[in-house]
Amino acid sequence: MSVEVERKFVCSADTQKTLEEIGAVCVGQRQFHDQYFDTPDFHLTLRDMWLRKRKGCWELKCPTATGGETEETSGEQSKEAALCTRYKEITNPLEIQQRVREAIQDNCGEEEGTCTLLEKDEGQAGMEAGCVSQGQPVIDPDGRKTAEKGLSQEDDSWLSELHLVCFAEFTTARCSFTLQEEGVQVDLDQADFGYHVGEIEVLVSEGEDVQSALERIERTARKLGLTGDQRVEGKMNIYLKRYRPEHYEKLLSAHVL
Ligand code: V4E
Repeated sequence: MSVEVERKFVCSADTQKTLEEIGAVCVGQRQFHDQYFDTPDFHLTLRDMWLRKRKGCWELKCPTATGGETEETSGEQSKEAALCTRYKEITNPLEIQQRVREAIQDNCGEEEGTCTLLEKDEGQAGMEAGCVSQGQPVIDPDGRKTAEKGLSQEDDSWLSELHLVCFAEFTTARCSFTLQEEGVQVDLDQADFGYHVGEIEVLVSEGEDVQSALERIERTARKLGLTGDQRVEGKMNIYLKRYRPEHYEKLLSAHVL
């Protein structure tokens, strides 16, 4: 599993030129459509969990466990750490389903009497959702063994079982650069609802040195002449503010955004 360390920044008309001047190399342009899912009462996003489908693949971003990193254990966060986000990126469909299921069921415990998801036997629910524990064969209700079930990107029946609905979808045109000397990627994103944002990002393996990633991001930001000392809003912040104000307010109140 990898951890994405990322700093967003405000793009200007000159950003692309500056990237080339500092030696960043354009590694491609692409377009993708994202669909984000949550329960109608925001069980996942209130836990800062972001479930999406991009190019037919499921992806889940979850908060990293805290406490293991230098700036946190020393009691003060560096400026760069405050400007960056860190999320675990999970792409294994079985693990995604398991984590989503756990998060939703965990929530059920807190709101006693309001939840219907736990009324089902967990194993039975898992079978209906096409969910398999790692290495465990699944038996369909009609008795067929379907070891692959749950691995399929196409079988989305688990969404309705967990009451997951799409709350945001948009298309992004992305131009990606790498700055090899720092080992960072810089993405310039243009969302189809009219928002432009840049991201400096480093992927590290779980347990790897996040501090080094933060330093490389900070050096890149300096090379790009970025001066802001506030976190820059991502595409989702702007999308929710504009099109899902109730959801946005809930996440603001819960200090997720
Ligand atoms: C983690 C998160 C969201 C999921 C989307 O993440 P993001 O990196 O913004 O999107 P994108 O398209 O650049 O994904 P990539 O291609 O890099 O994988 S939506 C909101 N969050 C939380 C969040 C936050 N609280 N603050 C900031 C500045 N960004 C994200």
